[in-house]
Amino acid sequence: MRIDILSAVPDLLQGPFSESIVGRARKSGVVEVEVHDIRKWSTDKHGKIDDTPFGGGAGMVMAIQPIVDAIADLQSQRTYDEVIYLTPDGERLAQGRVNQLSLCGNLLLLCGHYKGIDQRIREQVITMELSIGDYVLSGGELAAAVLADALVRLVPGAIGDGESALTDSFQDGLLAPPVYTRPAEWQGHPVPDVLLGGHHAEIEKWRMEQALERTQRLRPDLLDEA
Ligand code: 6GU
Repeated sequence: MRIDILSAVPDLLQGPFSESIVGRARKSGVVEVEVHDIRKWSTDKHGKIDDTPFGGGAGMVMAIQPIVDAIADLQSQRTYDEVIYLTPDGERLAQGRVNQLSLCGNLLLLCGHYKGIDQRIREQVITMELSIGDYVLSGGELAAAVLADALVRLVPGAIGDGESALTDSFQDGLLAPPVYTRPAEWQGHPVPDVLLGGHHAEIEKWRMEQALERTQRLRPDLLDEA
């Protein structure tokens, strides 16, 4: 999988993509993640990429030229399965969409800033619009980092223990059961007996019961959906 990200603040994205699972997956060649500065495509002599909104009002609007030229340039090098605009008014991201997108070969992510991008870009070039939740971020960069992280961990080879991504919360529509490690007793608080007994079937049954109980108590909406 390859993910290209267009941003006005590319430095924001260096950290999340250099460490941990995403960092290792990049180093080992399992995924490619490239961050591009939209200013690189600005034809303005000062590298300007925004302009005042028609009709007036506060804030700036990201202009058509740099963004559309950037997307066309990247599209001349590879074919993208989706051109995704990260925006608070997009479809709210959930695991089902992440699973579907993780099967793609090439994705292009566009991070919005200021008051957003000119509506004609959304109508003519963007193929999907995603939000990561009902709150407002200063820009789409952190949302792009969230999406890329959720995607990369599903790509075969990104996670050492191949089973572990499948047992994440939400992957089966349920919250994950609690986990424990040594010591078996800590300040008078023991680990549940069943986990120490070595009966694999009983452990699996307990974990399923715990997952169901936690989901019922903390996120009953997930059970309604399932
Ligand atoms: Cl994708 N962008 C911004 N700016 N804020 C958000 C978001 C995206 N998703 C939730 N809040």
